Amino acid sequence: MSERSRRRSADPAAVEMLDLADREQHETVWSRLEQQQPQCGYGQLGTCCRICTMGPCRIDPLGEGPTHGVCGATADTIVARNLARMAAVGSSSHSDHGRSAALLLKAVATGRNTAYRITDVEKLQAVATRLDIAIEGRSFPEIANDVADAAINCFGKQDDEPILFLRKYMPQKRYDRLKELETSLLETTGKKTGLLPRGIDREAVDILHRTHFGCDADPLSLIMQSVRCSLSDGWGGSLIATEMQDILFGTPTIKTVRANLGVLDAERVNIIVHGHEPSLSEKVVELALSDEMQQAARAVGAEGVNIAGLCCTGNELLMRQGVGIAGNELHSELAIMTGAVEAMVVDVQCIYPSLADLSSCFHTRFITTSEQATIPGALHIQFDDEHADEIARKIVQTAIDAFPKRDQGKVFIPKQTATAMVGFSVEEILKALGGSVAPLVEVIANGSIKGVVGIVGCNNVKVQQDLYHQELTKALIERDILVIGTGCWAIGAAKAGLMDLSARSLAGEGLKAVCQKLGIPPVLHMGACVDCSRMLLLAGALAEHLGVDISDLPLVGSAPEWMTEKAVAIGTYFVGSGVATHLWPAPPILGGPEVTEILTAGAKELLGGYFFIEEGPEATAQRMENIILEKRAALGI
Ligand code: SF4
Ligand code: MSK
Repeated sequence: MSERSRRRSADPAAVEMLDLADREQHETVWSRLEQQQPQCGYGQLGTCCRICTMGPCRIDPLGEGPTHGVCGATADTIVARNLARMAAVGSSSHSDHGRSAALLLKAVATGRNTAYRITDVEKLQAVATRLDIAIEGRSFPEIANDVADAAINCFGKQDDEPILFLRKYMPQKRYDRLKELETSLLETTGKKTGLLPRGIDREAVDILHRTHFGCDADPLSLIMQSVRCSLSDGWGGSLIATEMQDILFGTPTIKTVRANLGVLDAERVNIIVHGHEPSLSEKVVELALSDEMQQAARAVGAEGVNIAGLCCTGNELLMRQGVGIAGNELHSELAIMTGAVEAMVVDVQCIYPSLADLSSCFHTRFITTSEQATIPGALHIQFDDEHADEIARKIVQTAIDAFPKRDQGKVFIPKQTATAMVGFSVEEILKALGGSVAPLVEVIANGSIKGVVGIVGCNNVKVQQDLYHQELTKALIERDILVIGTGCWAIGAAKAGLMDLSARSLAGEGLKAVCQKLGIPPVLHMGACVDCSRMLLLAGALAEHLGVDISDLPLVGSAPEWMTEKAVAIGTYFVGSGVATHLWPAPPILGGPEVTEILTAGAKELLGGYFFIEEGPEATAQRMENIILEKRAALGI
C-alpha cells in the first residue's frame, strides 16, 4: 500500500483501491482535488460575491485591496449572505426530502398509492398523539391522512404561527428562549428578527429574497434568518422525513450489519444504492431478494443478487433492513473500481457527476432515477412512487443483464469488513433503557458517562478519509463520553469497528460498564444525515426530563469532515437548538470578522449554542470535554 494512498484515507480498503486507481490511472475525487490547487483564497474565506453582474467582487481580508464590493457591501455582508444561502440550500435539500415522504404517506393513506403501505402503526399513533391528532376509534389510513396533512401544511402555510412540528416536538424551554430572543432583539435593535420558523418553504425563500441584490446587508439579521431557516429543517423538514419514513418503512431496530467494500460479493450480481431517499431503495431491496429476481440472476450465471448501500440511502437501509453498507461518500468511486458492481442506483444528494464517466470504464450501469439529480452519461430510469414495483424490477433486471458483461480480469474487491451494531432510533434507545431516559440521566448524573457528543457529516477529500471521525470518536469514548451520530461519520465509525461490541474495550471504565450493562457499543448509529432530527429528539427528551434547556445539557455537536450545505444547515440548527458545535474544515466565514464573532461567541449569549473550529481530533476532544465539564458544573453534577 503506497504512502500516497495512505495519506488519502485511514480506511485500508480505500487505500487498496486508491493504489489500484493510481495503477489504472482512474481519476478520483482525490486526484481532481490536486488538479484544483491552489484553490481560491477568497472563496475559502467567503469574501467573494457574484450576486449581481456588477461583480464578481472580492474583498481582501488583509486590507490590501478593495474593502467594499462595487455596491458597497462589506466583507461581513458578503460572508453572511453566502452563509445564509448555504443554509437555505442545505435546509431545502433535507426538507424537500421530507416533503416527498409526507406526500407519499398521504398517497398511501388515501389509497392513491398501493405500492407502499403503513408499516409501523405504533409509530403512526405516537406521531399523531404528539400532534394532537385523534387516534381513538379511527382507522390507520384516517390517522395517517391527518398526520400527512399536518406535515404537508408545515411546508406551505402562509400565516406567521411557528410550524406545528416545531411547536409539538421542541422542548418548551427552548421554544420560550427563542421566542424571548425575538422580543429582545426587537427591543435592542429596533428590527423585527424572527427565530421561530413560520413555514419550511417560506424560510428558504426568505433567504433567497433577503440575499438578492440590495436587500439585507446586516450580518446579525442574515445569521438569525439562517438559524430560523435551519430550525425549519431540524425541527421541520428533516424531522418530517424521519417520522414519515418510520411510519412507512418501519422505525429502525437494533441489528448487526457488515460495513465496507467487502460486502460486495464476487459471485453475485451487486447492486449499490446511493443517495438519500429510501422510497426507491426499499423497493429495490424487496425486488432483488424476491425468488423471481434471484432466479433471473442464476440464469445468467450468478449465484444471486446482492444489495449494498452507500452514503445515506445506505444508512436508511442498514438501519431498517440490515443491508450491508459498502462505504461512505468517498467510497462511491472506489466501489465502482472494484469492477464487481453491476449497477449503482442513485436518487438524490451527494452523488458525484464523475460516477457516469467512471462507470463507462466498466460494465457498471450507473442509473439515475430522480428528475432532481440527472447526470449526463447515466442511464436514467425515472422513478415514480405509484409504479415503484415495476420500476424497481426494471432496475434489478438491468443489473442482472449487466452481469455477463463483467470483466473478471478487472474484479478486485478488498476483503475488509467490520461488524456494527446499528439501528439506534430514539425508540430503540428508550427500549434499551427500560422505557425512559431516566437511567441515562442517572448515569450522566453519577459521572459514569460525562456527557454525549453527536457527530454528523460527510467525508471531505481535504481531510484524510475517516481519520478525524475515527480519532475523535476514540478520544471521546476513552474520556467516558458517549458518541452518537449519523451520516457518513456513522459509516466511517462502522467501518472502523467502533460500533462493534468489542469497541467497549476502547471506552473509559464508566462508559464501558454502562454499555456492558445495556448490551450496546459505546458509539451509536442513529441513521442518515436527515436523521440528525433523532439526535435533537433525544436531546429534547433529556432536557425535558431534567427540566432544563438543551443548552444546559453536557452535550456537544460536531461535523469533523463536513462538506455539504446540508451540514451547514445541520450545524446551524444544532446551534439554534442550544448545542455547542464543532466544525472542521473551517467554514467559509473567516473573512468576515463580525460574522465569525457572532457565530463563535455572540451566539453563545443569544442562543446558548455556538460554533467552534478546531483542527486536531485530540484538541477537539479536549475542548469538548471542557465544555461538557463546564455544563456539568453549572448543573451541579
Ligand atoms: Fe459586487 Fe455588490 Fe454585486 Fe456582490 S452584490 S457582486 S458585492 S456589486
Ligand atoms: S451522505 S450530506 S456526504 S453525511 Fe448524507 Fe454523507 Fe454528508 Fe452526504
